[in-house]
Amino acid sequence: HKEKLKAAQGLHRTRIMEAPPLLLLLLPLAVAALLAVVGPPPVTGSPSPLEDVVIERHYIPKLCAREVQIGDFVRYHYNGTFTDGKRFDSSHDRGTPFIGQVGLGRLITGMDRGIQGMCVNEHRRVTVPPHLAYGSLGAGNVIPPDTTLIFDLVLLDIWNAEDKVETHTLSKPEGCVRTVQASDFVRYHYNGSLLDGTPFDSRKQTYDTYVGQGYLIQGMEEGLLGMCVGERRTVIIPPFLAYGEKGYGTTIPPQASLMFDVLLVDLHNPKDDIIMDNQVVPESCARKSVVGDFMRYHYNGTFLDGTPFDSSYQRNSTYNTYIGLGYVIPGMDKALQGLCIGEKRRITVPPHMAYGENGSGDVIPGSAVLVFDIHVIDFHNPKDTVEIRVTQKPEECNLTSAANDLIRYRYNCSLLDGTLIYSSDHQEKPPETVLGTFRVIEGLDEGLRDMCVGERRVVIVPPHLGHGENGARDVPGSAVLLFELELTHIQKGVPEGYLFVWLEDSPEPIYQAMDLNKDKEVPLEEFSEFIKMQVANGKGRLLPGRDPDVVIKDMFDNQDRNKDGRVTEDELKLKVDEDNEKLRHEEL
Ligand SMILES: [Ca+2]
Ligand SMILES: [Ca+2]
Repeated sequence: HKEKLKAAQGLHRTRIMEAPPLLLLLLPLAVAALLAVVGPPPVTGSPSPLEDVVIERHYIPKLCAREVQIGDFVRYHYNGTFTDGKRFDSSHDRGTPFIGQVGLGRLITGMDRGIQGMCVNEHRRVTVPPHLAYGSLGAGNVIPPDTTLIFDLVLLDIWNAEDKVETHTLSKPEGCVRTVQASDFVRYHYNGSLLDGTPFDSRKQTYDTYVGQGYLIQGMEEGLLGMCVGERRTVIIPPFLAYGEKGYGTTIPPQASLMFDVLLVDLHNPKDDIIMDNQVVPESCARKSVVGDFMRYHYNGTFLDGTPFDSSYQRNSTYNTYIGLGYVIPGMDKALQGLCIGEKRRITVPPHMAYGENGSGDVIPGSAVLVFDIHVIDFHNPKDTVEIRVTQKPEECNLTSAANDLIRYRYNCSLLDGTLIYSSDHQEKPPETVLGTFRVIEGLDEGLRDMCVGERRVVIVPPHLGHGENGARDVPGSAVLLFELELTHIQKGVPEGYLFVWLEDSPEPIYQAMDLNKDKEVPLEEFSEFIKMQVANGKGRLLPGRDPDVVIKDMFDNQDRNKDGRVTEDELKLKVDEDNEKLRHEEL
C-alpha cells in the first residue's frame, strides 16, 4: 500500500508541474461545465498532446499466470522510437534485456504505468507523452525536449522480492506414502525453461542428487520437498533463489526466473533399511527360512515408479539361491530370512543394499531403489531329512513295510505351491516297487517304509533326496516335493542277493526233501514244485516283484552247476554255505 501511495503521489506531482495553473484558470467556465457533462470533444486535425500513456496490447498470451504489479521486478526487451519511427534506443541491439523494478519511480513514469498488468510474452506498445517521459528537459542529446516516446515491449520475466518458490502438482499417484524430505537422495527427470518458455536444459537420464545439502539451487531444494515418486510438478523459482545476478553460462541470463517441469522417479535416504509390506502369510507355516536355506522364489522387480526391470515369471523359472550367504544383493539376502513357504511380500531395497551408485549393466541405473514382489515357492536346507506326517493309521498295523519288500501304493506328488506334478490315479496300474532298490527317489523310498497297508502319509522330500539340482521331467531343479501316500499292498521280500529265503528252519536233510520221487536227481519241474510248496505252506519266500517261475529257474540254474538239467546232492548248496565258502576263499 505504501508503495502504491508513493507511486500515486509521484504521478500527481508530475501532472501539476506539466500543466501550468494559469491555463486551468483561463479555461472558460462554460466549457468546463460542458466537459463535465459530455467529456472531452472529439479530436480533430492535429492531435492534441496525450494526457496519459496509451497502451496497445499487440499480443496477449492465452495463459497469463501473473500480471506485472507495482513493486515487481521485470526483465524485458524493448525498442524505443519517436513518433516519426526513428529509433533512439533498443535492448535488442544491445542483446541484453532491460531489468528494472516497476512503479517506484525508477523508470520514467510513463513506463512505470505502461508496463503494469503485462503478462510474460505479451507484446505491447506504450506511447508516452513527454510529461510522463523526459519532459521539457529531454535527456542529453538522445531525447529532445517535449518528445513523445513509443516503446515496443516484450516481457520476458516477472518476479518480486517477496516471491517464494511456487510449485504446482500436475499429477500425483494415488496412495503416496513417502515424500521427499531434506537429506533424501532423489532421482528425477526435468525440463528447464525460462519464464518465457525458452528451454535451457533437458536430459535423457535422470538427475541424481541429495536434497537439502547444498547441491542444488535453493529454489530446487525447496521445490522438490514433499514430492512423491511418480509425481509431476512445475516448480517456478525466482532469480534470487536460482542463479541470481550472474546467471549461469550462456543458457541462463542474469536475473532469470526458472521454470522446471519435474518428474520424480526415485527416492530414498542413505539411512533407509529394507522395507517389507504387502505381506501375505499362509495359514500354516511349519518353519521360517533361515540363513543357509536354499530358496526358490518367483519375483517381479520394478523401480519405485513402477517400471519393471526383471521378472522370474517371464523366464518361467524360479530364482534359486542360498540365503544369507552373500549370493544375492544384501537387501534381498536379509529380506529372504524369516519367510514361510508360500508367503508373498513386497520388498523395497535402497541402493546401498542393492546395486549402489553404479547400478548394474543397462538394467539397473545407479542409485536406484528396487522393489521386489516375491512369492516363496519352497525352501529347504541341505541338512533337511525327509519329513513324514502320518495322516491316517489303521487300527491293526502289524505288518509294516521294510527294505526288500514289494509294495504297491497310491500317491499324489506336488510342488509346495500346490502344483500337482504326478498322480498314481492317472496311471493304469498302481505303482509297485521293492523298497531299498533305488527304483524310486531316495526320499520317497524312506517315506514308504514302516508303513502298514491302509496307512496314509504326507511326505516332504528335499531336493537332495529327490531329483536334485537338475530336476526331472516336470520337476524343477532344486524343488521340494510333497507326496500324499497310501500303502495298498505289502509283499515281504528277501535280502539283497537272495532269490528265496526260508522263514522256518529248512528241512533236514534238504536234498532228500527236495527229491520228491526219490530217484536221486532233481530236474527243474521237481525243484519248482518243491519251492512252490514251501511258499504255499508259508515256510519260505521267493523274491517278490518277478515272475516266480523265472526266479525259480534262476535258482535252479545256480544249483545245476554242470548244466545237465538236473541237480544232484553234491551240487546242492544253501546260499549261506556258499557265502561262507566265498568268504573263506577270500581270506585264504
Ligand atoms: Ca527226483
Ligand atoms: Ca547237474
